[in-house]
Amino acid sequence: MTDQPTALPPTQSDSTRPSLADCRVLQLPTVHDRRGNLTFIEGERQIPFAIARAYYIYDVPGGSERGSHAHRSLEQFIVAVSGSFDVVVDDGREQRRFPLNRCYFGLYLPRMMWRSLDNFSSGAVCMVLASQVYDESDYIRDYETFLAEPR
Ligand code: T46
Repeated sequence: MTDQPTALPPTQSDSTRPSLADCRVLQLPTVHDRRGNLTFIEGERQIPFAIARAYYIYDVPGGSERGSHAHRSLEQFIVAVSGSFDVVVDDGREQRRFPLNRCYFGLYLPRMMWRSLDNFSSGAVCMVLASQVYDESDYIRDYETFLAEPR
């Protein structure tokens, strides 16, 4: 049996600054099996962008926070493949906390979202799929600069 994934969010125009409403928790397809379950992710199918990079965050000490920046053009999909953590997302107008604690749900973040990750459980593994390879010039690390970017 396969669980059906959530419908993809509409893609954003490059000229429009996204809002919190464009951030979505998406359910991934899961193939149930007596041998164990299997969940898969394909670029431009289960998530709305082609995957250029994957990375993992793990062995996070209790009380640590990651992120605290935004990206000018990068889109990401964040999955708690083990354990749990929260992603706090801020579009410059409002904030929302997304708890992630299942490996078959992930959070889609469009460009221009200030994000912080906290509340990591012991043994949590955060997998991130990204639409572009690593590029430091895409980061906005200063919150006032983030707020001042055009809408
Ligand atoms: C995000 C959250 C969830 C690389 O060399 N390649 C990479 O692909 C990444 C992501 C990082 N790095 C280097 C850059 C820094 O020297 O690894 C070091 C730590 O990166 P950073 O401080 O950006 O890590 P986080 O956990 O604060 O943020 C990362 C992503 O950068 C960010 O896009 O959304 O994870």
